[in-house]
Amino acid sequence: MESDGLRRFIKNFSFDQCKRGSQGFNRILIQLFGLLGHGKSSFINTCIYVWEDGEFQNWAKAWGTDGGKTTERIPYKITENITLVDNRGCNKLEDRESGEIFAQLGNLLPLGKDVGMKPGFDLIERITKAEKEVRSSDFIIPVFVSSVQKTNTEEEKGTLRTILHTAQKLTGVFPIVVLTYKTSGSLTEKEALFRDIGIERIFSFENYTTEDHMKTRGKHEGVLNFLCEVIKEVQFRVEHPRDPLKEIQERKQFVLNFIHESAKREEQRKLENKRALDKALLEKKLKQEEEMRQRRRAIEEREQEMKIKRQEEELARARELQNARQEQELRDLEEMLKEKKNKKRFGFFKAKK
Ligand SMILES: Nc1nc2c(ncn2[C@@H]2O[C@H](COP(=O)(O)OP(=O)(O)OP(=O)(O)O)[C@@H](O)[C@H]2O)c(=O)[nH]1
Ligand SMILES: [Mg+2]
Repeated sequence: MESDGLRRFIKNFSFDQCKRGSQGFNRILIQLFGLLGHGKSSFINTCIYVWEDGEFQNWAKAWGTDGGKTTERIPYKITENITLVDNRGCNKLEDRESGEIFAQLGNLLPLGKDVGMKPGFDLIERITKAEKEVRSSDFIIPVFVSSVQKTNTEEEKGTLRTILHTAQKLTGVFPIVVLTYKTSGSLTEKEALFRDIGIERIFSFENYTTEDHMKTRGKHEGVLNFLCEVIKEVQFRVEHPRDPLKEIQERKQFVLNFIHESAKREEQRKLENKRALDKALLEKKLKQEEEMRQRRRAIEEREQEMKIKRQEEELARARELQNARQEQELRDLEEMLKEKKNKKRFGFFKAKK
């Protein structure tokens, strides 16, 4: 399809014109999620720039001198029936933050309000409070935004797989992946990573930014194709009977269960950490005691050796003394004998005279 055709297709989409009618839906919510700074807000800027085809603005406040880090769920209306949502990014791909991601993805937290980031009970409270504000008539399309510039550790890859599969269970749609910073790393490696996880639709972009927003046909068509793909996915999904009210309740239950399960996992983790710490402390204490015992034994052995050595020396001295005494006695005896002999000789001469 040519650009004009794509634009018409996007502009004309409405749920009323779907095979089964609206079934209670009236808006596609393209929900962007992903790690901090991977280009979610910039992708929104890119989409608006392409769609409006006017002057570039930093509508979604991508990082820069005039704004930064998205902390609210902010909706950006593209057409009457399509809205992009800039969700709050998460610091790390980890269990603790996942509850928050899924509450946003499940459209259970209000739009246009700071979403906070405290896990556990605070989140449950916020979901409960938001019940009246969230709309069941939104059809959610999850879109995971990831920068080609950033590489992932093996552990992160595992968590990524879990998060994307859970997002599918929650929304009923396998997330579409948008790769940003297309020319700042290995695009093929990043694509392979997501294909390996099971992602079917991957789009890659060099986002339009405040610094570089020279229009290119490739980027323009890329964005239009992305929006068309979202619409086709929705059309495919609503070919079957749907019940938006029931679905939002199910999503809520799913997220509450997830929070509960992840709180349990967190408790378990803490318990295991404590056990490991206690074990390490005990092992250290036992090692120290063993070292003390060995040191004491070495001292005792050394003392024993010294004692034996002292005794041997004393014995040797006593023996030497005794030998000296015996030699002296012998010498005295010899002396005496010599004297006696001399006396006898002189006595004999005297008698002769
Ligand atoms: N070169 C280039 N820069 C990009 C691209 N995407 C985003 N940036 C820049 O990366 C920085 C972060 O982008 P943001 O769009 O603010 O990221 P974010 O995901 O919205 O961040 P949080 O709101 O904190 O989660 C900004 O300075 C953007 O200009 C891209 O595709 N190419
Ligand atoms: Mg942002």
